[in-house]
Amino acid sequence: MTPKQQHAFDKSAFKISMVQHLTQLGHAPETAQQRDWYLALGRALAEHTTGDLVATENDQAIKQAKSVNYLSLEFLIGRLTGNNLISMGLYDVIAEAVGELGLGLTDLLEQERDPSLGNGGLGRLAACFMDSLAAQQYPAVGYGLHYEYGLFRQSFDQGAQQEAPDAWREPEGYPWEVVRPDLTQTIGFYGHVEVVEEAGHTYRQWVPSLKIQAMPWDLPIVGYQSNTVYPLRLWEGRALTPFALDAFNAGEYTHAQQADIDAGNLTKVLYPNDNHDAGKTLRLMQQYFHSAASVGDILRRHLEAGHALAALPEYETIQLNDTHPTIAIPELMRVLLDDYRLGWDEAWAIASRTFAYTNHTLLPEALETWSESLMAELLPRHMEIIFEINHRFLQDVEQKWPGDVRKQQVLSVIDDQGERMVRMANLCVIGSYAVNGVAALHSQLVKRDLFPEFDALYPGRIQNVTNGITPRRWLKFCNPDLSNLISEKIGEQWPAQLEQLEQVAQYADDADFQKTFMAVKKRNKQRLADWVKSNLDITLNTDAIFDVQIKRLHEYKRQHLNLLHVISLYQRLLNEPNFDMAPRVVFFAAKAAPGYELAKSIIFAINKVAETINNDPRVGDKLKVVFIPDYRVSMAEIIIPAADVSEQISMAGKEASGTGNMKMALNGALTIGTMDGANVEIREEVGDDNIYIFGLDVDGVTELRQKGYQPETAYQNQPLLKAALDSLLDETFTPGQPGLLRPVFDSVMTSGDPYLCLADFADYVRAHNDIDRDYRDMSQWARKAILNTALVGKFSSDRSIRDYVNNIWQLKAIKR
Ligand code: GPV
Repeated sequence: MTPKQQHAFDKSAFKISMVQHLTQLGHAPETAQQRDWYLALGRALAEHTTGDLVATENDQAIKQAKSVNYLSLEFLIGRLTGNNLISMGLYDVIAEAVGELGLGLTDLLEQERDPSLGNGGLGRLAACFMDSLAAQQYPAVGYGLHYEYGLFRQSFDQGAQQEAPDAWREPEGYPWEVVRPDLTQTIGFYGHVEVVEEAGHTYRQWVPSLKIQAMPWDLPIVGYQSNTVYPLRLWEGRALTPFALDAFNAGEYTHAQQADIDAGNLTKVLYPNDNHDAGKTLRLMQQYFHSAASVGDILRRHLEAGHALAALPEYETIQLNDTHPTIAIPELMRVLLDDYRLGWDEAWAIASRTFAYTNHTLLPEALETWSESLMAELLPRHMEIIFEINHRFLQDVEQKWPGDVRKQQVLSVIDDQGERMVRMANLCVIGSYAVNGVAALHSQLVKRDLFPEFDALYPGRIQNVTNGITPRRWLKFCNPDLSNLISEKIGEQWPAQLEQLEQVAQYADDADFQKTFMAVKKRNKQRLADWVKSNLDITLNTDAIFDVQIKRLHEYKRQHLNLLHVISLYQRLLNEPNFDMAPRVVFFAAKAAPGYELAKSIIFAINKVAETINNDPRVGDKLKVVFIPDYRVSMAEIIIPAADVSEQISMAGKEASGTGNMKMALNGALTIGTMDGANVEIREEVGDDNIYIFGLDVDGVTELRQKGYQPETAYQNQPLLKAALDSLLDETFTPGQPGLLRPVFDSVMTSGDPYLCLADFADYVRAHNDIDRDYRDMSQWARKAILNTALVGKFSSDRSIRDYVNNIWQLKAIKR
């Protein structure tokens, strides 16, 4: 809402509306539970946003302007109610209204289940970007999938990860979503391609043998302090009625029967892999379903607005969030060629000026490839089109590098060494007008190591857009005390203009400000400690350093390096009479992909180590280890404001950007990190004195590998490290059951330590010692923490979006 509309907000009418919604839900105010009231609140609020959603959709100025379509298989939006209240500017007045009904707003907000429609950073980035698009009123639609089950819920059984389904809408439905059956489309699969003749021309036409309906649900993305509401449009797979089976010819009847099963399953569950390509048929079906429904909807909007087909790139741009929606490129070509009957060159001129692609990883196991035979069976016409795109592309390669077979091999969309595979990233680069990495270092490595030949062939196509985070959710909403403190000093514009935080730097040496800042931090630590006490029954000392590593569990992120440090602190506390350290609580939170065995072993090891340390009376409250189960957006909102130290310790060259690093720095935590991803740029902003950098950089990693790396050497030469590792093999952490933690030992010893944990251990310990020393000087620490908050304004996702707008999308803001 605009400030003027907020002013006119009718509180008593809203209370009546809440009670009406409560009644419709079948409850009376006298007997309703908190959850019933939360649903009534959500529905009453959604009335307002739905009105603005429809009005934004019908806004003539927006229809005549260029839009971005953000295509992503994941949107990790987190709870919407609190965030939307902030955006609508109604947080305080609704808190009053709810209070007058005898309820507490924060209690009601706790009733909402997180829509966990994403795995980690990639999905969360998409959510931050939608928030920033709406806040700055750059016309946008988000397109995703309406998974029935989001990312699994995690619990621990004697330290081992257990997974349970996340039925996030059950049983009453999600109050913020609006179903749009009128926008339903039919999506085909399998079948064959026919040649049709008309007026002396031949055309190709795909005849699918399986059809599934795509029905969209819209979630409102509410612009901060504006009445702009963009849709996050999520497609749900639904079986066609059995009558449609008549249309299938007898030969394809088995596929048709398959239909019922597949249609019902298609959008049932989010694939729980992060940075890993599992290559399952159902996943490719999800990808095509998402792409085809989205492309269809984009074309519908474009044509309904009265624009010519050929003008598509002037009105619509399609951003591909990693390669997951790549199949949208051949899908648009298919529609233009076969349905609208454009010539190849005409169609390609449109498609190749419409798509742009963001790369989020260099990890080889995450670079998607699909078997050519699977693709040809599931999407026969698309496979033909991919061959044609590749054929024409290889002619360009031949022009540029005549006779260079090696270049042809690495650049081809088809990898023909072994089973023939379609390389989705190559298709993306060829079919897009812009490609970007997500942090300066990452984009450099994309050019230097991943796509050097493409960079030579298409100079300037590969760019950088450094990631960002929305300051609304990740400061204003999750850290109200710090937000108020900042607003007292520099005014209230900063959530929309994060660069203004720089003005906070002038208070970094002010003793009073330092005290207040640290008092806020302490209250946030208390809030987290209370959560830990009531949920995990562990008592924490809020004077301790809160040392936090929260992210997906992955070897490259090196939670096991952190674990080795924790073990060595424990051993020194027990074995070195003169060893002193500031009290510490080391927090972990992470989900492991259910099929990722080593990741699960690392979680198990952390839990076992935590159990031992936390129950060892010799340790007292000098050291505690807390693994918070079921990490999710709403949990991050409690942990991040409480962090003193932010662990960003991936092996250099592996973390494309990271965004948790930005969130914690913004909330006044100091980073301990490698020269990787956006850590490099955080250091540039906050300065060397206010960050703890350690370990090998990208060149150091390369050199060590060239010399020949032997983890054994570090093990033999560093007694602290050796003792920590050996404790994984005996009974220290698994009484009566030696060897249970061997997989973690083996991963860094017998398997060659692929992510160089042992090589970086000594310097990591050194950096932690520096932290221990600095934390004891509270005034110096406060100064550093304040400067982190003050100097990370660059990492607002508003800035990221402006970079996309200016350097790639070329959009104009439409103020409503
Ligand atoms: I590819 N990322 C992710 O969360 N899941 C994926 O499947 C892939 C990438 C992440 C990167 O790992 C982070 O470094 C990055 O900050 C994030 O994407 C957003 O760009």
